[in-house]
Amino acid sequence: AAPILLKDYQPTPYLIEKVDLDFRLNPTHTTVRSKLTVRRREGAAATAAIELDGDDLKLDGVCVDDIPLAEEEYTATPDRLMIPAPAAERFELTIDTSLDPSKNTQLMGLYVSSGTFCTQCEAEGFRRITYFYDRPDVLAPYTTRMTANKKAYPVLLGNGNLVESGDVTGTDEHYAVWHDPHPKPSYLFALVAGNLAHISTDYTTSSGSPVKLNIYVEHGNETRADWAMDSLVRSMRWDEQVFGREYDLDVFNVVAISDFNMGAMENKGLNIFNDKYILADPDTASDADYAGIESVVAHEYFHNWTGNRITCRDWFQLCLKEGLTVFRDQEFSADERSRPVKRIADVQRLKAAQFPEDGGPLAHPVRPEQYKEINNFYTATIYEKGAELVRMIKTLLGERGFRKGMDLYFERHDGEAATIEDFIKSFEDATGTDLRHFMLWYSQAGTPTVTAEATYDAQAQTLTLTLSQETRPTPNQPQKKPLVIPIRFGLVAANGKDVGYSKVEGATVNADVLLLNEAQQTVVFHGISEKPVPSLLREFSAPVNLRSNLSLDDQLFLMGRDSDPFNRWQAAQTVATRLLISRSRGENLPQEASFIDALGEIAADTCLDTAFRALALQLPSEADLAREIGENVDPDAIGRAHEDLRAAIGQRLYGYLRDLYVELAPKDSRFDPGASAAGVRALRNRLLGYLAASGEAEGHGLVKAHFDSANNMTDRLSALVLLDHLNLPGKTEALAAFEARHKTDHLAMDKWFTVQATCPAPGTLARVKELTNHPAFSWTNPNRVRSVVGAFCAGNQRQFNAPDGSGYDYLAETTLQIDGKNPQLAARILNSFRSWRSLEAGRQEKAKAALKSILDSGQELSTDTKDIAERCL
Ligand code: HT7
Ligand code: ZN
Repeated sequence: AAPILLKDYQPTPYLIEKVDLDFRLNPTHTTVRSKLTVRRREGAAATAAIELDGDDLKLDGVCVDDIPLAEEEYTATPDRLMIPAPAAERFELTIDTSLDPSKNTQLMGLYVSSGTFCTQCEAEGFRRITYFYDRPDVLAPYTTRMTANKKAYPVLLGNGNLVESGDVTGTDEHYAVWHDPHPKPSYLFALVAGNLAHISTDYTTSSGSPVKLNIYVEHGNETRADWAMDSLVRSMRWDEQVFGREYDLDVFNVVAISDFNMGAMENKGLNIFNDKYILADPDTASDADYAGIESVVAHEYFHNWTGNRITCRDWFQLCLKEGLTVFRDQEFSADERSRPVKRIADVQRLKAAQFPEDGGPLAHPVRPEQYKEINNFYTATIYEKGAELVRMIKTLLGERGFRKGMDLYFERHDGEAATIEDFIKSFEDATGTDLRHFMLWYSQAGTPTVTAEATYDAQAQTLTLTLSQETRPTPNQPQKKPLVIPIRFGLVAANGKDVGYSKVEGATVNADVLLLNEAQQTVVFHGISEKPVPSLLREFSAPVNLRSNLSLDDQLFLMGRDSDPFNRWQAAQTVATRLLISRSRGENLPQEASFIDALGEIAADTCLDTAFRALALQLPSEADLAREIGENVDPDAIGRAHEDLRAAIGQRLYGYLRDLYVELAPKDSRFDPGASAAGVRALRNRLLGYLAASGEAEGHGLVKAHFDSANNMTDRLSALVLLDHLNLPGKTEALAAFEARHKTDHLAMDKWFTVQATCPAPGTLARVKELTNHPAFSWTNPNRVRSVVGAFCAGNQRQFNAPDGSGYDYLAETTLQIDGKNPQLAARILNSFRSWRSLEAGRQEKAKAALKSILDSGQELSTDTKDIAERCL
């Protein structure tokens, strides 16, 4: 199929002024009557056809102004409804369709999850319900009427406010009518009908409007929604305080669903969530889950303004809502928790997910210019790099300028479908800044590498920074231009303080932000009386790879002394990366002992946030190292180096870390999900990891004891990973105990699956295959598939990349198996092939053959899977 192009954008010839939907819900036979008030757009030809999107639809009838159309007056296929030349300028179009939600395994459109009717319409799911202009620039108010069996589906929810409900006399059915006055695109439509329990809270907006907040879950799970509700209330308050944005309906409903392709969906007034991002209690959810729930609940809520009130003109503008909303949720979590710790976690995620995407065959700009399958563009580039671009705008304009720009954006575009140009123009007009050069970040793919060389001249008292930038070619973009790169920096003196300078030449510097906007720049700082160590890219002020001529000793200095916590962490990562890469080449660097001692100092430094200490003690992952090496990668050599360095740290610091581990033991058995208690657990579990890696029998015993005495999932899971991955005594019993304890809880069992699927030992692939026959596993539930197959392919560097190609073959077979039922899920797991070209030759050959086998299988492939397989090759 030909790709869809950004440059081909055209508005529709007709507008939809009003949408009235009537659903008669039945799991195998649901009927939908859609009444659309249609008006020809000013300037459109009177002869213009109305062409509506469909996907796998069964049409039961079409009327114009209540008069059925004769067959020759329209054409209809499952994918399209066309009325060649509607006679009137304004008319009412009634479309009847019927569906079988029970057979909807794609989880797009209307489907049934554990007996509950629910919808997923982004990006193009509404067309699986009825024919419509299923594109984000067609906005209308919606009224939704639902009728269903009252006993089976006592809860009926729609977008907006409830306007009417009651029993259908003489039947066992009841109905509800919901009205959403805010014009919205079809992708934000939703309904839910089911037998659900709920928790409620009353919220009052800052201007005094009352809002009822409800979270719907399966019966028995009510108390597990408390943290999500707490997070929702805090998000609503934060958006009022930080962005001046209030909620705008009488009710805000959230529903947790167990079969869901992504994390959650921001449907207007009716957010639908993967239950993984709602349900939490100490026994089944880890601290990472609590943090994830907080950020996803916030993210979906924040979409109410950035996505819903102002939506996207077309799907090329997806980052307009997603990048901005990720930025907003990151800021929220940073304010609620520790800002540096949150920044480190966000950068870890960016580097783990987006950098490899940007450096491989799936690279695309933050605003792509073409796509074949929009579902494949819900990527780390659109979300995470998109958020980094918003962050850079804030860095360039400062806090006040950024807020002024955001205010103007909300004021100008409320109720509209906007573009990136509209967004950028709001900042330009609000602050008088020219951001034309910055726009390149939206159109140019690839991660720039910034190289920095510092030389100090004691006599002249100058520090010269020679900076250059380069971005490698990416698909369809062989030539790259220099970008505007804000580099936050400090020049660190021996006492750890930043030195001042009298003047700077060669670059614009605003406060502590230097602008690199050419391919090469030489920047001279004058009046520097002692040789400083430059700390560059503080807070990770731009999404780039930084290479500098700082020695390992300089990096060790920054690791211990930099006033920017992010760069302290980054320096530790840089040193560890160099040590690990050297080890993977059979070489031990002399700085290893100093590095380990520096880790010990951070571990015990009570002036630092405990969560920060836990992060600083974490070595770069095997995947991080593979990315840093970049070519001819041997995952086994990396894995061995990683194991060896962990053992060396455990051995050198054993007694010290053990004492600290004991000292940090909780004083009582109460569980506190808050950030500071979670930080202590994170640090203690990190220490336990090194004690386990040391090879000391006592350390091994501590791991089993940690598992046995755990009163929360974080501790139990951390110990289980160590027992399983290091094959420690007690592993089998612990796996069995975990399974027995959690066998009826799907979300906890997902963790049990993932632990085993990510075990680096040989034999894991066979175990993965066995796990897919476990009673708790299901091929139709995306969370289950991700926890076994996804975890193995994306989270097990050594076994997925086994030199015999067995991991690649397994992914190819599995993709084909899933593709027929759920193409989105199949395409997503197939993404694990995205870095195959950076592997050593033998593995490359095997990966390429596996990818080819998908295209040559003879099976009819979805556009989703075909698109990823073709682009990977
Ligand atoms: N905006 C939502 C995206 C989403 C989605 C996209 C494709 C298929 C299924 C999906 N479920 C949710 C989620 C978000 O970013 O907030
Ligand atoms: Zn989003």
